[in-house]
Amino acid sequence: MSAPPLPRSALLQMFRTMVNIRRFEETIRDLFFQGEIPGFVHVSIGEEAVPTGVCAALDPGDYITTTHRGHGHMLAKGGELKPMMAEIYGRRTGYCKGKGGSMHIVSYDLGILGANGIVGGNIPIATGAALASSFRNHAEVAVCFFGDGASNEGTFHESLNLAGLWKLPVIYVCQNNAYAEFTPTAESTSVPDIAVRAAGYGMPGVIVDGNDVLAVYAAAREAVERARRGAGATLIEAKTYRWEGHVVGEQAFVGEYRPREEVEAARARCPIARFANYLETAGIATGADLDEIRAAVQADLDAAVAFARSSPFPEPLEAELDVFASA
Ligand SMILES: Cc1ncc(C[n+]2csc(CCOP(=O)(O)OP(=O)(O)O)c2C)c(N)n1
Repeated sequence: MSAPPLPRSALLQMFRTMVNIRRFEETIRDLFFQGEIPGFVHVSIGEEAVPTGVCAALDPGDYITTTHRGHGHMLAKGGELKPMMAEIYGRRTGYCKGKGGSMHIVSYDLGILGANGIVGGNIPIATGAALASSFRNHAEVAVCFFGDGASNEGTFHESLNLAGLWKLPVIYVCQNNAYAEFTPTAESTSVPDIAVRAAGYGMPGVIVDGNDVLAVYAAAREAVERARRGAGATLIEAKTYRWEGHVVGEQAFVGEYRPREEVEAARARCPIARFANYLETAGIATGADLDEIRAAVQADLDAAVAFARSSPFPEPLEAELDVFASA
């Protein structure tokens, strides 16, 4: 792992964020199978280093947009466990009053301009936020998280063209987890590395090990500095892997579409175990310190599940509220 230009407290916070994301998603996966969670749930277990490393390089006022697989990005940008969990349970105490569910969580206060179930739909939104920021001297940076599949959508190409042309303060983070639904990237994408597409739009394209949280942080940090000084956008491709299926519960309708050895090899590259090992061998934390963090996360998570379970559902008439904003 690369040397961190960060104090111990920030490194431990990164570890906590990664554990938070992992345990949050393992919990909702298990609760889904117990029939407690309505709708669809897409988890990003195994990909925790990407949101953690990127969001550690952002300021609270910066923006993010994310996808159907967005819990990790929300949590890394400061999302609280209770309203996150309540939203996924469809309860009124959730971030969107129970009307967004897992795939459509928004928190403007946290600069989270939305998760989005339309593949590629979040890319122009981040680009628009960056355009607005460019009128304010690039004060805020917008980050867009998306998958390798989304990089084949027209929205990706149109957005990168304008961001390149207008030097917008935006960072496109392609979280390449090797599959789009059930299709391997190599069978759907014209280039082996998404990052090379940046050249067509006049911006740097950076490939980073998406399982190395400090490498992700370093790449994001550089891109943020570039964006804030008005030098324009960056495309970061973080190579990682999703350990679980495309959607929780897919075993009921798809067969095995990934070689078992491939999944096992990815699990052996666990980004959290790797970071824990780094923290311990570098003398930054002891095993007991890390266990304490894991226990604190678990206690918060248990409280969040209890909160969600005991929160009310929205009333049917509330479906019509918050649809239009007043001018
Ligand atoms: C415009 C659009 N086309 C197709 C779909 C169906 N769909 C949902 S997720 C997905 C795959 C997305 O893959 P990728 O962008 O690589 O993200 P990942 O799921 O790997 O995180 C598809 C095709 C959709 N939601 N929206």
